[in-house]
Amino acid sequence: TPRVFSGIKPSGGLTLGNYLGAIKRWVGMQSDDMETVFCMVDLHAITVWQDPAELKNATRELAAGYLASGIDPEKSVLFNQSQVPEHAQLAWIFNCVARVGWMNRMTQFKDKAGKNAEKVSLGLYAYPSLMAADILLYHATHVPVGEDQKQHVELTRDIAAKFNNDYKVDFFPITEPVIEGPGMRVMNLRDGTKKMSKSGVSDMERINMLDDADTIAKKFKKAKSDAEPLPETVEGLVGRPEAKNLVDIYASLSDATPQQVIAEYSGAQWGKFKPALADLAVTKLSPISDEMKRLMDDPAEIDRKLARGAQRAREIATPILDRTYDIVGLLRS
Ligand code: AQP
Repeated sequence: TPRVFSGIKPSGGLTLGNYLGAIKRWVGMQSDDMETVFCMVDLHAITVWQDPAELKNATRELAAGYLASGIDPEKSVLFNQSQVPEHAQLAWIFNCVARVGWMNRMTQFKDKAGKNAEKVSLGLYAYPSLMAADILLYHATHVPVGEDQKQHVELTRDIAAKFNNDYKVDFFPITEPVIEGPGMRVMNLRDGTKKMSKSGVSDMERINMLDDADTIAKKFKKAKSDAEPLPETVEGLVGRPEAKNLVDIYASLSDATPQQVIAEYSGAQWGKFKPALADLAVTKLSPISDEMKRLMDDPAEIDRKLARGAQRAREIATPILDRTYDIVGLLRS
């Protein structure tokens, strides 16, 4: 059976970008003919300093977000990465397989490090190698990710291929990234050329899953748009990043295509479209945020679910790590 793996960093509150680009699609992948493994990648979060108490809280909030959105712990393996030590163990081996030159080409590192590349953590630089371990530890065949993660999944494929070739084995699968639909790249509400991030400087740039209805309405009202009304066709969105983003968000939230949204709103002014978008977002997100808050009232229950998930994850991961050690020649007596 195909196996799906994906994860999100608990590096702040969950955003609409994480929801549309990741969780909403994962929910649709849970089925009898697919094994699904979903992780809160806390070891990735600490590549940038996190306040320890907030990190624990963000991990539980993220777990609540997965559960409230419809990730079912009976159907999927749901856990936080650091409770399965095999992730870090396999990552070390991949650090010895991946080449420095490959890491140097990672655009996300360049974006995140900016001019400060000498001052960021070594972990941030090696991040894609840990991500390859996350995926390959489960022999995952499919990884649903947003557009921004495509290069890292390609690197995962390169690591798998080099490992197989270096040790003359056919052990790690060559994983496929799954990137489709209008929610694949949700952009910053104040600058349509940057992606919406948990850790962006201004809260007005993003919709947080726990934002209340008034905040959501205010953020869409103040979202950057442009002076033109909505175009007659999707081609009219070319060169209008903010307009395109708002149409894509509407499409993704309503399970429609951008074409369908444009057909309904062609020629509309922003003063009409933005409140409609805000209403739609509140309708779709408020049941999720209500359920998240309910779940977060009982952190012990979340922790129990994660402990159980980690146990199930290790049942898959341990034999794969053992076999990897054996292939590499690491003695276990
Ligand atoms: N804006 C986005 N649009 C579509 N998908 C997105 N994802 C993140 N932002 C968007 C998808 O969410 C998954 C997990 O991402 P992550 O949290 O592990 O890392 P990230 O992409 O670095 O997230 P952030 O929000 O930008 O976090 P910070 O600010 O802490 O770095 C991935 O599948 C990603 O594609």
